[in-house]
Amino acid sequence: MKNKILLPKLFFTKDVLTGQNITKSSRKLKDLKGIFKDQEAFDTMDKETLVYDVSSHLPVKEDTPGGLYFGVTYIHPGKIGNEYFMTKGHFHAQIDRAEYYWGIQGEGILILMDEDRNVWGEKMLPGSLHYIPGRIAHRVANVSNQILSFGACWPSDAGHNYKEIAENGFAKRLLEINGIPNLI
Ligand code: M6P
Ligand code: ZN
Repeated sequence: MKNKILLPKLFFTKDVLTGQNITKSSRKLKDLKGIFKDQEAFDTMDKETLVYDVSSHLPVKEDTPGGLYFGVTYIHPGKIGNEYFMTKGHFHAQIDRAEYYWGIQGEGILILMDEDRNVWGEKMLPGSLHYIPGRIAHRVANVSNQILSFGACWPSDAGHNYKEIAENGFAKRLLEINGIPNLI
């Protein structure tokens, strides 16, 4: 290793992450039961429909203090009734851990909720950068008719607390009303 200049191990070009140790995961409708409001519309859809994929670089073991994780999420366009395809959403298991999200392609809304269940949204566009402080739950909805891709960087000891959102959801939903996204 000494005095050697090594080739890069990873590339992040446009919205594609390639190189060593990339982990891929996907969430289909069958993985998102109970997240959307319109159960009837949900029931009529093919549960194998892909909602989003995540490519991540997780260079250290989960829960390692001081490390960082990097990911790109690709949310497909679509709706269940009038509710946009979106990520499950989570608080961090270590609730005070923060995260950066940034928009790469497509248009979305970053939906944020504090511990008192106040909810607000931020438009996500190519080039938009979003600092998500600790103690804030976060979820992204794709409001465009193309794939929405966004980057993320978070501490390796943040973890995901999905339970809170699975049980109580977000206090507001992002619904399309007269062709426009509304937080209701
Ligand atoms: C981003 C990061 C990941 C997260 C992913 C999907 O890439 O925040 O930690 O897993 O989005 O979001 P969720 O886990 O809420 O489905
Ligand atoms: Zn997070």
